[in-house]
Amino acid sequence: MQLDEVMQPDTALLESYEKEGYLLIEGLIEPAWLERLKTAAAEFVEASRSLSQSSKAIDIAPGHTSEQPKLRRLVSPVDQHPTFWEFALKGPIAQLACSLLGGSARFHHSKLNYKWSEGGEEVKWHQDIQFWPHTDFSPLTIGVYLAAVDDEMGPMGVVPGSHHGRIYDLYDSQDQWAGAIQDKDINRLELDKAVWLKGAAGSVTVHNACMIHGSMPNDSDRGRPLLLQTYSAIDSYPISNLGANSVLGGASGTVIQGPSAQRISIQGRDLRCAPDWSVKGGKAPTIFGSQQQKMM
Ligand SMILES: O=C(O)CCC(=O)C(=O)O
Repeated sequence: MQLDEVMQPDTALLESYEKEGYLLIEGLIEPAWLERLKTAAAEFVEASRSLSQSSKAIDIAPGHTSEQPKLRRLVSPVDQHPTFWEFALKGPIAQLACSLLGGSARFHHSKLNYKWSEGGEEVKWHQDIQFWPHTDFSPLTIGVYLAAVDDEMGPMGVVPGSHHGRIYDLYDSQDQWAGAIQDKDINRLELDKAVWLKGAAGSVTVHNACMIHGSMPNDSDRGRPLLLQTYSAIDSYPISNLGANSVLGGASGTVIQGPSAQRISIQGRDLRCAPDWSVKGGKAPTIFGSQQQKMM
């Protein structure tokens, strides 16, 4: 599929995303963008050589050394490098997010999962929405494979249609946050229907925040870097003090295309909210100030 077709998606693509909860668009990202992203990703591999433990930005894997780096994740790439910022907020996938979310979108966060060669760790089956709840279920994550991915490399797996199903408790039997669907629930999942998303470098994955997904370890001799960006509909908001929502980077909340309009829908009732005073200097006017301003 070509970029133009995705940017102005036909009903079939939107219907497929709505019904199945995921998309795989092979080879979507053009080579020039891919090279820029790979160069930026490599800078953090170099930077990791001086680390003996994970830093705020770079999560290193057990066995990491300066001679043989092993990275798990770059946290919030948009805040670490201008190329990632431009890609997520102005690049082709920002446009794709808008196309899938009704013409505009709100950026939430990004991450780069390196899934290193020879043992890059599995990601257990989970849904994303519990990690960063929103006021609706529109959030979706767009992944870009920075290298070609095959079955041996731990491609991301999704269970088609599961986004319409149950939202699972991701706490363990001791009531500790585990971030994964627990063994007692695993047999409820239709894992025999899982689809493994793989393809050439530059292939793009999309999955809804309620989609059951995960990936196997990477036992191959090739790394599987997957750059992930999350967006929601423009009238969907992260709920503070739940999960990662209160510890997001500076770009979180950025509106891609179009005015925010301060609209939200809660329990089927639409409301237009006051401006976000935090972006207006952090001082909310009193009701007197707002109501009397024309007279001052
Ligand atoms: O890297 C993967 O295979 C899956 C990523 C994922 O689901 C996550 O980081 O939440």
